[in-house]
Parts: sequence; structure tokens; C-alpha cells
Amino acid sequence: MKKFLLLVAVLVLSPIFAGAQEKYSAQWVKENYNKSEVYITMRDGGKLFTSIYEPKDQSVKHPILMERTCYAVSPYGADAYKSLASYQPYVDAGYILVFQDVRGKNMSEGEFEEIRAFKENKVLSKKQAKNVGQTDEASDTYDTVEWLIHNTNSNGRVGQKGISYPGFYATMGALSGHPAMKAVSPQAPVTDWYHGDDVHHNGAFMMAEMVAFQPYFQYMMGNTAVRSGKRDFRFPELFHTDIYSDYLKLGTYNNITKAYGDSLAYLSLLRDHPNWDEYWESHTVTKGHMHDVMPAVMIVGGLYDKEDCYGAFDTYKAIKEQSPQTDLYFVEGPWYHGAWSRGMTELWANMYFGPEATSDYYVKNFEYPFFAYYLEGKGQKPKTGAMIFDSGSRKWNSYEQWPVVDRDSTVPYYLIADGTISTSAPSSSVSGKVSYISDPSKPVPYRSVMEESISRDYMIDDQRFASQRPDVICFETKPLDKDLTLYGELEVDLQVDITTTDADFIVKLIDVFPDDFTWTSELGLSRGSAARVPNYLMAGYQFMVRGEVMRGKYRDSFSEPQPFEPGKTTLVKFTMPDVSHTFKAGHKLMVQVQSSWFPLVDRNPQTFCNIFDCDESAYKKSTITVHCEPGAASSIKLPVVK
Ligand code: PG9
Repeated sequence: MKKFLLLVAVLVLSPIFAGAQEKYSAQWVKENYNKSEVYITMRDGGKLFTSIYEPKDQSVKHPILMERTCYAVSPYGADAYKSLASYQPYVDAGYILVFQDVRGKNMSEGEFEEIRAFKENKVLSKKQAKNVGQTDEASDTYDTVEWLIHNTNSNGRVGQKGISYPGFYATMGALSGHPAMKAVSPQAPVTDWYHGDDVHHNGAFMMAEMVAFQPYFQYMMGNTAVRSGKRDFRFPELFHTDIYSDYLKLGTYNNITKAYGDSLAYLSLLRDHPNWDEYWESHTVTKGHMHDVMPAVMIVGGLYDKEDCYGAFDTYKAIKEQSPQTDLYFVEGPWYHGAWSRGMTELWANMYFGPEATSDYYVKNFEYPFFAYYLEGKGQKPKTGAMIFDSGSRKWNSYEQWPVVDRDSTVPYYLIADGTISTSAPSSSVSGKVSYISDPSKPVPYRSVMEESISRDYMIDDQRFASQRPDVICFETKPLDKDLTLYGELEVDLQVDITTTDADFIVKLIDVFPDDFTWTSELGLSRGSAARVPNYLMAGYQFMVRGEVMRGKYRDSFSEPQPFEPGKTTLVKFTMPDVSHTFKAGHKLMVQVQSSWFPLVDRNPQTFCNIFDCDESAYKKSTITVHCEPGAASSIKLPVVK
């Protein structure tokens, strides 16, 4: 009897509970959306797999928000639904949500091309298409939008957004030329893989992330394996302990690629293109292609994004310069890669950035109002310009445009041989130089914790571990007597001599917290406060505001590397991604200089060669000397807000 009653209870109550499915969950989506999976045919006949979620309510026309991705539009299967929790405002506003596998990836047909080159002078649509071979991500977007507005219950207004590689596809979407594409948001967009994003920074190879990524990306996401279902590859067991030890043991780049049987196409391509050349030029969309951007564009980036911090600034500046008529918006927060869309709270690792740094704040105040205006005609037109968070004062600032201080208006802060920093160039009385030995067999670790993969936290880590090393030289001011605000571009000028023929230079700009600093006192909290603050010893914390590497052989030209003449004083000048940070009174400004950042960056053998194709014998110790003398002064040029 009891079992019977239990069964009745389940049968009677379940529809009620079913109806109470958690909103935006996969089950809830299944009950409120129709999902269709279609192959949309591009102008050259290629078919791209597209997953479409349409609200069941067909009584009104809906805006379309699309994401094109190389990372799979799972779950696959018409009856398999995804949670739309991360699309909450768009679900609430009844958007059609579209997800597409880009050409050559996962379930789509065709050949994949890394950061596929944008082709100028393409035909704009199938009707005009005479030479249909002219396709790229922009034309694939055009053809997709054309199909969507004629085959869904859309209001004829399409938006696109994406983070990282999907951010790159959003940039290409902004160049599609389709009149229905009204609003695009490239977020942490992959933009320039040679100067500052993901693969190289200033010509130096960002090894650990790239080597970890490529096998997964080429094999697991390649459409041959995915569409055939045959994933018959086996990755070599290269990593056994922590990445510092593992990569040191692996040694050369050739050892890594040989372990994969030279099967990782992109790693082989890097060996063939070690310098900036036509390949990189043609695959960097901001180099002259960001013209005639028709839709409104909101660029989003993280000041502390370890992958594409550079790309957000670069894309914004390129559109501002090359497409001045575009409604352009720029939002930069104190974020790691994708944080604004992936649950950022008011604190991250050892830092507290406050309630305006959260992803909820971002969506509510920036992203949704942008799409709502252009795709729904809702609300006031947002004010174009830049919204940039100050990671020192923890406040948003809005500007007509960014940077506030450009490179030509920066102020030199000179490195003084006694370890201080001065706004006056070194005079003969303080003239001198500082040396360290850079030993490739004992590279400077990129953080103090040993782990299995690169951590995003390194971007805001405490740098005290490094300042205690003999192969890291430090310069610092006295405690500041008033706030020092830096909003904009910065540059490094090092006058150096080395005892070999090549070297890397890593410079870190650091905010040194006072010796009595605690978050509770900083935030005016009572000692017993229950507020969430990081529980790390912050007294004397060395907060990395910005760090960047420069591969010395490219100091005069990224396309024509030059060896150093041992012992000859040489200028190494390079840029670092923009900053927005106030060093508060009582804090100190520190600069650290070193010549390895391992295994974040591959080791420079410190002999002039193609590092992607050298052997262990090339790796040599080098004595690095930084000059702080009249006529050979070293400095960091800072975007000081007067
Ligand atoms: N920016 C990330 C990445 C792309 C390609 C190689 C390495 C990293 C990303 O798309 O997530």
C-alpha cells in the first residue's frame, strides 16, 4: 500500500516540481525554447554547424544574439539543451540565441585556419559572388546572418559577442558588412599573436600555455576527429610534476615538438615564422583592416588578463583610428580572462576590487544596456567612450576616449644605481650600473608556487619572492607623499650591456603596499567584520600592476632581429599593455628587471639563433648590466595624470 501511495505522490507532484525547474537550467530551457541544429551553407558551399535556441513564444519577433566559436557548441543533439544561465538578461528579453562551430572545427565542414586572415575586397554576398573562393570569418558571418534573418522569427537585428577566440570571431563579425548586424562585442579578443596576445609577447614565445593548448585544440577540437568520432591519437606523457621542473627537463622546443612526432601543425608553423613577417602581418586584423566597421562595437577587456589583455586595447585603438564613424564603447575592468562573464566577485586571489568589479555589475551596467539599445531599441543610447576601472582606487572612470595619457606624454621614471627611482635623470653623482647573472639552467620562476599549469593569478601576485633573488634587480621610490595616478600607455627604455649575443628583458611595475597594510583597515572594516576580504598577509605586498617581456634581438625590428655585441651598451626599448592604477599615498612604486620568466616564457638561450630550432648547446649564462648613467640612463615612462 505504502509503495502505491508513494508512486501516486510522485506521479501527482512531479509535474508541479517539473514546472518549478530552475530558471535558465537546461531542463527549463527545454521547456521554454525550441532548439534546432542546422548546417548553414556559405557562399563557397561550405556548411557550418549552427545550434539555434528560439523562444517558444512566436507571437513577437525576437533579436538574435550569436556566438561563433572554435570551442564546440555542445551539447550536440536536437534533444540536448544547454543551460542559458550565463545569458540571463537575453533570455529574460526573449532573444534568439545562436551558437556556431566555425569553419574546420568540431561539427562544421572545411579547413580550420588559426586566426584566419581577413580578406580585403571580397564580394559582399552570394548574389554578387563571382569568385566564391574569397571567404573568411567575416564572409562566413555575413552568410550566417543572411540565413538567420530569413529562417528564424527574428526582428531583423543581430548581435554577436565572444570571449578570447570567440572574441576574434566577433571582431570579424564587426567586419561582415551585413546591414542586420547591429551590435558586436569582441571581449578579450585574440588580436595580435606576435606582439601581445597568447602566443608571443614582443616576440618572446609564451610557451607553457601554448604547448598545453595546441594538442587539445588541434586534435580534440579538429573537425576530422569530432565528425568521424575517431579520436585515435595518444598524447605523449611529458608532464609529471610541476610545470617549472617539467619544462626545464624538456629543454628545447625541438624536444617538445619531436615528442608529438612534429604533428602539431601550429607549433611547426611557429618554427617557420619566428620573426614578424607577412604571415603575422596578414593574420593580424588590426593592421589596417579595421575600417568601415558598421555595427556599434563594445570592446571588453581585463586589466589583468593573462591571455589577451593586449588584444582588447589594440582592437579598441584600431577601430578608434581606422573607423572613426563607429559607435565605439570600451570597458576595462580589474579582471582575469573572461572574469566579467564568469562569476567575478568583489575579490580575486589576494586582491579586493569591490562591488563594482563583479560580473553582475558589468552585465547590468555595461553589456546588457548596449545590446538592449541596438537590438531591442530599449533604453537611452549608452554614452560612447571608455569606462576604465582604476585598480588602485577601485573606482570606474569614464572618458571620451582612451588612453588618457598616450606614449608621447609619458613621464620618465629613472632607475638609479643605488636602487632608487627618480624623476630626474641620473647625474654623475649617482651614476652607476647594476648587474646580474642570467643562468638558463636556473630561470626566474613566473610565480612562487609550483603548479601543473599556468595560473591566472600570476598577473596580480605578490612579487616579494622575486625581489629576493640575485638575478632580479629592484628599484623603488620612497613612500609616496601623494597619490600617483597612471592612466594610459607606458614604455621601457633600458640601456644594457650583456656578455652574450641575445637576452630577454622582463620589467615589472609594482605597487608596494605599506608595511602596516591590511584589507580590514584599508576598507574601514571593524576587526571582527564578517566582510569577505582576502586572508593573505598584505603588509608590504608587492602587487604587480603590469609585467612584460621583450626579446632583446627584436629591439630595433621585429622582422629583422639583431644580435647584441657583447659588452656594448645598447638601448632596448619596448612597450607594455596600458595601465589604469592609482598608487596611493604611503605606497611605493617599484620596478623589477630580470631576464627569464619561466615557464610562462620560453628560455632565451642568450645566444643569437632561431630559438624554435636550436639545441641545448646554445644555452649560455649571460651577465646582464643595466646602466644608470648620464647619457646611458634607463627608465620606465609612465602615463602620469597631472
Ligand atoms: N586566448 C585563448 C587562446 C587561444 C589560442 C591559443 C591560446 C589561448 C582562448 O581562446 O581562450
